[in-house]
Amino acid sequence: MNIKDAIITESKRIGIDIIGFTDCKPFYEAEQVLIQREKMNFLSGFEDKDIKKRIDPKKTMEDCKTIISIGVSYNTPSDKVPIKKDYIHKGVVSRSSWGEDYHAVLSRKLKKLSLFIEQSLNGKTKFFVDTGSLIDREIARRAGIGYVGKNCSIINKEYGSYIFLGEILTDLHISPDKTVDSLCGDCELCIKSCPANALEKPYTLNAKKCISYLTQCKDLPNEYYKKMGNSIYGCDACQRVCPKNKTALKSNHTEFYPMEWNAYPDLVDVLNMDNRRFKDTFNKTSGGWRGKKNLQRNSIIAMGNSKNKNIAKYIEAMLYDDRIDIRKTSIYALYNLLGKESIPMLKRRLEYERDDGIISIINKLVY
Ligand code: B12
Ligand code: SF4
Ligand code: SF4
Repeated sequence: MNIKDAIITESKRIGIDIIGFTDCKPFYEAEQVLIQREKMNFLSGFEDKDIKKRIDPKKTMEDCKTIISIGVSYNTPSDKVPIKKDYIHKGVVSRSSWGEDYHAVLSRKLKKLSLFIEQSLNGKTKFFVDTGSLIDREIARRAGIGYVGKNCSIINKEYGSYIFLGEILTDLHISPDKTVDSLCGDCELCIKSCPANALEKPYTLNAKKCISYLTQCKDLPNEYYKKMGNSIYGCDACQRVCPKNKTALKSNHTEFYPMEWNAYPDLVDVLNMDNRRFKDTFNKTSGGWRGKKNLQRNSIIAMGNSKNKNIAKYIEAMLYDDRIDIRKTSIYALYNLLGKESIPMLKRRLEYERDDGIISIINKLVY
């Protein structure tokens, strides 16, 4: 068996759904995309700032000859998604944050494959899952794992777009695979369905408007609150509508199957969560990286967007929270939910408030 076939066979044994190979020439096409996006201020800021490092694999591994790109499906079957019976108010977490953190799951698989390459094939390796400077989607595109959809996601013919990506750089020479053509055709469903109009045109995301970004953003201006609906982490709208996901194979990776608190959490539970419970739950998912406060802030925003006045009391309670950011979010969320009816609650808070910033926000809304 040649090296390539040996790696493919081993990857299947490890439970890697998709695998492709590309060379280590700099990604000049992607460089142009990144330069344009930076000029337009469309980048999220979560990416490595060094574009040259992002597009040149040799800056990550000098003697690299091949990049092995992998995809693992998280297209969890709907009957594996537990939903509570009684909700005070239901929130939504994107699929990419259901179950165990994908960085950990893919890293385990990549580590096994790297060890195989090192021990059985005598190759050097370095692996990444969203953890290096390189651009995972560009590597996947070049390795023929899938094509770039108009929603910017990599879409695989069999598994659709609910796939996580990772890669191994190696000094072994392996024949590269061909890229695959886009199958989007005339469809523009993702662009039409984006609640934030973040897909400014086909294949072009303004990350600063994307709800996925907003749910992860530390300093979130209140004018974005309404766009976020009831999402407390990530957003799946442009993938949910995609016809390619309707017929895609389902994931059998049980690590990505969510717990009851995970996919559609009760937002009042999230507000009441202490550090211990956060550590045992959300902190183990990919949505935990921004911390407990971030999820609680988003839960308050979602409750403010609910149009359900019966839950105003839970937001009102958060006006008395120790954390200034949480008090600030609660003011806007309460006002968003109740309008002028929130004024007596805000005035009551004013009697105890000591922070000048918060006092001035309440004063502006109330008087
Ligand atoms: C920063 C980041 C974000 C930011 C910005 C996303 C963005 N589109 O730029 C935010 C927070 C918004 C985000 C959201 C999401 N993300 Co994200 N994110 C990243 C990260 C860390 C860097 C992405 C980046 O460099 N963006 C800059 C843009 C310009 O690059 P790009 O979208 O990757 O596109 C490149 C190529 O595809 C190519 N290209 C782009 N357009 C076109 C068009 C054509 C015609 C061609 C030929 C090439 C081409 O050029 C680009 C530059 O090389 C990567 C991991 C990594 N290290 O690469 C994960 C990653 C892209 N995210 C991922 C996921 C799952 C998501 C979400 C689905 C999560 C969610 N449910 O909320 C959403 C999807 C939003 C969307 N519609 O794109 C997966 C994507 C898997 C896939 N199947 O595509 C990745 C690869 C993580 C992983 N290792 O699995 N993410
Ligand atoms: S993830 Fe949501 S907000 Fe971002 S582009 Fe897709 S639909 Fe729009
Ligand atoms: S919804 Fe349509 S246009 Fe958008 S990525 Fe899917 S197939 Fe392509």
